[in-house]
Amino acid sequence: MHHRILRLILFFTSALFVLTAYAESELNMPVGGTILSEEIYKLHMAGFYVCCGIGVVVFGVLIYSLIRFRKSKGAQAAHFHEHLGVEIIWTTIPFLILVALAIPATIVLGHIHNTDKSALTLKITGYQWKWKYEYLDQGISFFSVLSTTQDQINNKAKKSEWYLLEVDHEAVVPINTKIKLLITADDVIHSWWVPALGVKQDAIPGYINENWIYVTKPGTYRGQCGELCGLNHGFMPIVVKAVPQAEFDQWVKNHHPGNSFTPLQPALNPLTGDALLALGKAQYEKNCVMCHQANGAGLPPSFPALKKSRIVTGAPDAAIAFVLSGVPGTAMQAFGEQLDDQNIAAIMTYIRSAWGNSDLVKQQKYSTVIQPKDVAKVRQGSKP
Ligand code: HEC
Ligand SMILES: [Cu+2]
Repeated sequence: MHHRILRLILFFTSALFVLTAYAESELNMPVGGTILSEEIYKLHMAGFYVCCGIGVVVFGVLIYSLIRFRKSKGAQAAHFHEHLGVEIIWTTIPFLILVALAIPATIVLGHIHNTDKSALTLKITGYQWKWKYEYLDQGISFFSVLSTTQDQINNKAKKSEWYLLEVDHEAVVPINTKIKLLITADDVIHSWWVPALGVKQDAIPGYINENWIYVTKPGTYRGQCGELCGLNHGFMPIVVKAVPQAEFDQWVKNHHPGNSFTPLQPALNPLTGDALLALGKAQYEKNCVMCHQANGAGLPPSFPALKKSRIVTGAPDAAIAFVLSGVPGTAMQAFGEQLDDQNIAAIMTYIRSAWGNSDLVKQQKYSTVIQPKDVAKVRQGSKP
């Protein structure tokens, strides 16, 4: 009989080895690259091993009993009720296990909420469907928008390596520095989720949630919005690049304070109509297409059509002013904060020309072409 028990024990120990191998594999939770992500990983593994241990004991006894006391061997069931000793044991043991798991979990939770002594503050705002990063101490601020092209999304071009996980401007952070994250949203609830940084924090309009990262391994960390936030929820990825302090300092130096990647200083050089159209199409696909669609038909009733729109095809200044300031309280954002004069001029030229709109514009004796200086003029005029 004893060799059977031995075999059983052997079986379960080897099962445990398989599980350990699993822990190292890609199927498991990533260790990540921050102090917190490592703590969370260790907590997860501790819970995992406790579960394995319980599994081995429970299934060991179960399978052993099934074999040892099988009917063909003439086993007779015992008849007894309410054994106080057994009840106390099977209440106490799970209770102790739960307490043993709750203590480290509470400690880690405390660490997650402790944003004290951070050397840098990064404010992150979720928008439909992009992220805004503001380095409060450095005065740097920019939007980070999906950079995968529409052609790739529509299967007209080969998909890139980081398809749907790439952005135009990644958030750059220094390694070995405690960075406080202030996470909020502008419209609906989003969630800033980067598994390898150990952060999944809801971004809620009107609230600021705090979290922090201390990246130990340099590299590029990718994530996504973790809260269903509407049509293009899957198209607002997160890319964080962790670099040594010196490289970060250089990056800061290269960016003017303010809206760093979309300078608000007007780019006044006139462009040819063709150049404006080409740039406008690209910028439209990056900034407007998810709501107003490639064919300009929009998705009524949520997103109005720009094709034959009276605003788009009407007086240039009013059309520009509309796009600069958006419609507060709707998904139509104030693009004046996000795009410079040249890009707005290009987009305006494109939407006034495309989808047959140029006919409507010309009927009213307006020009389809909008130059950066026209945008600059409206921007100046709209300043209080
Ligand atoms: C997140 C969705 C979204 C994006 C992105 C977006 N819009 Fe809109 N847009 C809207 C909504 C919603 C409205 C309707 C607002 C209202 O009046 O209630 C609107 C209205 C408009 C109108 C007025 C149309 C009409 O005839 O009523 C114009 C013009 C316009 N958008 C241009 C743009 C341009 C240009 C871009 C890109 C730079 C853009 N929008 C990006 C959601 C969006
Ligand atoms: Cu979102």
